[in-house]
Amino acid sequence: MTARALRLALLFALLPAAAFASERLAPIPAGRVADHAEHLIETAPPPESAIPHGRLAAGGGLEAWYGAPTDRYGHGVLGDAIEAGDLLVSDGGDTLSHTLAQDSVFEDLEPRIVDADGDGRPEILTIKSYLRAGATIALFAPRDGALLALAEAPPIGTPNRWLNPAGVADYDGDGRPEIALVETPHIGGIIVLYRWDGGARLEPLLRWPGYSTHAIGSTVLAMSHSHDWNGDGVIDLLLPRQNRAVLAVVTLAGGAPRELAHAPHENVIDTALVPIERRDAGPALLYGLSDGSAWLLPLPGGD
Ligand SMILES: [Ca+2]
Ligand SMILES: [Ca+2]
Ligand SMILES: [Ca+2]
Repeated sequence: MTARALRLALLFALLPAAAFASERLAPIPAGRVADHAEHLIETAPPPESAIPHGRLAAGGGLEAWYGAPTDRYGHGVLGDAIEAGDLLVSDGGDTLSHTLAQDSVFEDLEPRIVDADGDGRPEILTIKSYLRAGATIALFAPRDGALLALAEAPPIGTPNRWLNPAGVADYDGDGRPEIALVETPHIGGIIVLYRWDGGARLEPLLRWPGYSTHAIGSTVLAMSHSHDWNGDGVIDLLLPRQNRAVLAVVTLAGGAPRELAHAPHENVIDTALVPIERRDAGPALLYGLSDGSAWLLPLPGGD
């Protein structure tokens, strides 16, 4: 082996370890998932027009949900093979709707009410899947009495490939918000950051492999949490690694992803990551594993 080949071999041998050289955490056992069901299961009743398993989102003076159930996309990774044809948004008065063309569906259960450009006005972040090209994210907003399609990223490019948004925050520390998601969480999940500059196209800023925020067939989508873990003023992402048996804290500050900390488990995470405020003990993240156990991870500092 030449010196150069040896150096390369060493580099590749060291890379995975270097990528995960993070502080090992010990979450606190918190009993059984059933004891915490009210925290771990979202219970807001959806409107009658909502799709099966659909949930109501509320925030920014808006309510949003999915309607017009359809089976025209035969993927079925979110509890059943029924997806949505309509996005509905109410500001307490009128209910506005956006109906997709027959070439796509909302492959999603609960729209996210966000401020994607930081201008103080809410947008609605959705998962839109093209029958022939797979999933992407799409932004909508109520403007002048209509529900407008504002922006969209290019779809993954292959049918039956899905993605799961993780949050909207300033993840790289440049003062502007980004949309974070995990692309193809079932087959090799990749964190992707997108920026919306006000145009019709969402542009990817960076990609970082090794994570998963969804189990095939599950209706749990909120398997991630945004929090400034290390107190550097830049929001970090808490989410499972690809095998879902390790909860990781990832910083994307400066556009240079790395893990800050990780919490290994003997079973896979299969609930939402639910932030809770503990009496006299500060904030923590509550989540459950496939064996029914519940765990608390104390969150440093405030949020
Ligand atoms: Ca906005
Ligand atoms: Ca930013
Ligand atoms: Ca941070």
